[in-house]
Amino acid sequence: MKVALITGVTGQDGAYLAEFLLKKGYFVHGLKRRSSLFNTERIDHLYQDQHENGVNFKLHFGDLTDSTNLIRIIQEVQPDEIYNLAAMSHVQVSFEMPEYTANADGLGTLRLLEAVRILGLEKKTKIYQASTSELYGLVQAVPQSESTPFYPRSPYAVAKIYGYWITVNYREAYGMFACNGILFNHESPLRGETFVTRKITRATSKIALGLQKCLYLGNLSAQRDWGHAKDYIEAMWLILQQDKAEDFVIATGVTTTVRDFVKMSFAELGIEIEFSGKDENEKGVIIDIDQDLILSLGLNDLYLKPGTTVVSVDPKYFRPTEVDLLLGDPTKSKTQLGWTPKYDLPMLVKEMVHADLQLMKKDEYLKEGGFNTLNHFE
Ligand code: NDP
Ligand code: GDR
Repeated sequence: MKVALITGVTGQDGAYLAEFLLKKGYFVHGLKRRSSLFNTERIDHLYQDQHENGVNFKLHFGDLTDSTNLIRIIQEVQPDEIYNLAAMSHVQVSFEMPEYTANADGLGTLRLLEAVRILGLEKKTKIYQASTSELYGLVQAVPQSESTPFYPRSPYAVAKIYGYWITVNYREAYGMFACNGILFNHESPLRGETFVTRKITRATSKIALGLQKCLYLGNLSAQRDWGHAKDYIEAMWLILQQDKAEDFVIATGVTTTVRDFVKMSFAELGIEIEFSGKDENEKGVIIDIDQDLILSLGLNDLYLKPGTTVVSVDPKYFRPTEVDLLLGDPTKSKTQLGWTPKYDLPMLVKEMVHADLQLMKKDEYLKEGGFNTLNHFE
């Protein structure tokens, strides 16, 4: 039985990867942070009572900022594969917490690699490092491939560039099977609520149900190459199954603006919107409503009227330095890994919007029953 250790197991990718590896017959160990509230919602369906026989999923308390903890867990677990997914992964938040981001995302990667070396596991343990298209930052060339130069534009990206190069260095210096997956944005119904896609799909559902009036966003012109997390975690695994350790770009090869993602999400609920105005004054206004679709989705059309502004720009979401355009070239992963995504953007939008609609209907039901369902994130 192969043994995997996933850092960041409670995150979007960690949850999908844990499920995927369990299905492949792995024993999966996950590193989770201690928190004052439960933080295992994404993996609760995988929970196993440790007193039962046949356990193959186990969680360990840990943190990428704690070397001794990492050394002890890796010694205990003796993993064949480590997937380093743990990170302070929010670009905008990294401007507010640059030092912590550098510590967790940059030095955290070093701590893991060094733990493997200290324990003499260089030849046994393969390591996947969650690198990112944010490394490309200020556009040097499009589409971006494994040979495109990096130009990071946030404390997050600068921390991740350290993670990228220290992984390459440990591969070259110590012959470790350590690889970077340079993954472009990937989303899902499990995506954190403050990333733009999930913020949009939650808000469109809430607006359609009359639970929210307007969606406030930052840069609507940013372009991203969005894929589905389920496809991307499969690529992570494939990268570690190769004969030779190498780095791979994982992307769809299609880019879309935030503005178009918003339009697609509203359209999924029968609401057609049009944008007008520029920069801080840009607005998204309802121009048409598909009543039949609205009713078939069990939505109350009372709240929705053509002419209503449902999207506005709030400059507080603008970043000090922005990444304007990401478009990946997945040629190497397609030819060498045989990786092809099963989802395209319309499928992703559909899945996310309908998952959030179900969640928001639950909220609406609770609200009608007198329960407080307020949550304070933006
Ligand atoms: P999430 O933010 O959903 O998950 C991050 C995980 O890291 C969570 O489990 C979080 O724990 C954990 N974590 C954060 N800080 C620490 C720490 N100091 N020590 C231990 N664990 C920590 O991210 P995703 O699942 O979306 O992304 C996974 C990885 O891939 C990240 O490294 C991200 O930077 C990178 N990446 C993501 C892309 C994407 O589009 N999703 C694209 C390219 C790269 P908790 O649940 O307690 O907060
Ligand atoms: P990103 O994802 O920064 O690409 O990093 P995010 O969804 O946060 O932003 C994408 C683009 O949308 C613009 N934007 C907004 N973003 C947020 N979060 N909230 C808003 O209100 C808003 N309005 C416009 C942003 O300016 C940006 O241009 C994600 C993370 O998962 C990283 O960890 C990962 O490495 C990269 O993707 C690849």
